[in-house]
Amino acid sequence: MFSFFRKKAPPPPAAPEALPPATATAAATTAVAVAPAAEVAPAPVPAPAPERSGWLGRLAQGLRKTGSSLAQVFTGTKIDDALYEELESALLMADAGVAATEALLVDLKRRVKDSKAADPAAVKALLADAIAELLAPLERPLVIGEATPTVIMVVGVNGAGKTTSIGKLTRHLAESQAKVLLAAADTFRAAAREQLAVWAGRNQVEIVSQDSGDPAAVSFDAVQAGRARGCDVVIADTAGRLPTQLHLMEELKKIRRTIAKAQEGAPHEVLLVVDGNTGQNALAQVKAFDAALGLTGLVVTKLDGTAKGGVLAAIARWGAARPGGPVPVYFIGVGEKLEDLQTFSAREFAQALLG
Ligand SMILES: Nc1nc2c(ncn2[C@@H]2O[C@H](COP(=O)(O)OP(=O)(O)O)[C@@H](O)[C@H]2O)c(=O)[nH]1
Ligand SMILES: [Mg+2]
Repeated sequence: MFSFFRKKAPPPPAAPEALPPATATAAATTAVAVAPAAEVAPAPVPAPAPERSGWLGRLAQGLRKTGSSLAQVFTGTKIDDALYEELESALLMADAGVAATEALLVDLKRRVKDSKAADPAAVKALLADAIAELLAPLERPLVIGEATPTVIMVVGVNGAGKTTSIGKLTRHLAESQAKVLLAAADTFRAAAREQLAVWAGRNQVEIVSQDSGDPAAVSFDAVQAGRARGCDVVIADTAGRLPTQLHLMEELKKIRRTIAKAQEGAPHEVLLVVDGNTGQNALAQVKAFDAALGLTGLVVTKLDGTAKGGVLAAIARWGAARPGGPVPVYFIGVGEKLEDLQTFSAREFAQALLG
């Protein structure tokens, strides 16, 4: 089951006497966000539905290379230096990076000592705990409804899965009765606009698109339209680019600034979509896009393929030292089907990673 938090503004304080009850109710459900302190607590995440277990299987299947090389480490009978050395290599091979690998080893050794674990199988279980704890700060839901509309800007390199992820997210939002408007701010290719338009059509949501155009202008128009039409969410799809293409990064900054002009406080979310197969390069992308734009969340896609998965540990480790805290992983993608975009769970991911 897919989930995100939806915060609603509370009913307005004591409706004027003249206001008929029906109007008061409508105002309560569509009211614009008020000061956070007065907000109603978000709804709890629904319990995992059966489809979630199938999805977890796909994740474990996608990460099976890492799973089997990590499992191999624990097949011996002794907990010795050789075991830790093998584990170090397996974690590095899994794209966890040097810093996260070292942190995990230190943490694991402490856990082994504290628990007086006596056999490698017990160490494996402790490793799952260590990984889950390292990844836990990345587990946070996307919140919509604190602003109306909640404006989400989606960025990333070419082919990362931006448009596909937007399509899936839109579907889930629309199914939860959120009114969504898409902005086709990938103005480089006509095909990109068409691809987003297909998703808009499938989900029966509106789209703001221009034949030729400046992505900042399209985004501006979309946010204004979203405000005028009372949309809950506006999602801007941007063209893929490498962080080394400085003029294109400047363009993204301009889109961001322009969105802020259309609505104070927007964009509320700047999401980077990263392909899980890009290994340590994924961390480089996170750092570079964050430096340019200030990321608020990540979507890690294609964890169903040949991805090794350890890069999430590297992202978590880097995030722990980031001023402002880690960039959460809102969703992970494990395939091209609609149900293949799921919320991230640190514990589930740690288990999938260990096979
Ligand atoms: N296997 C797999 N393919 C994906 C996933 N997400 C996206 N794709 C595919 O990746 C390709 C590029 O996706 P697209 O959304 O166009 O990328 P964009 O350039 O970032 O907008 C498409 O063929 C998608 O179907 C995923 O989680 N798993
Ligand atoms: Mg695209």
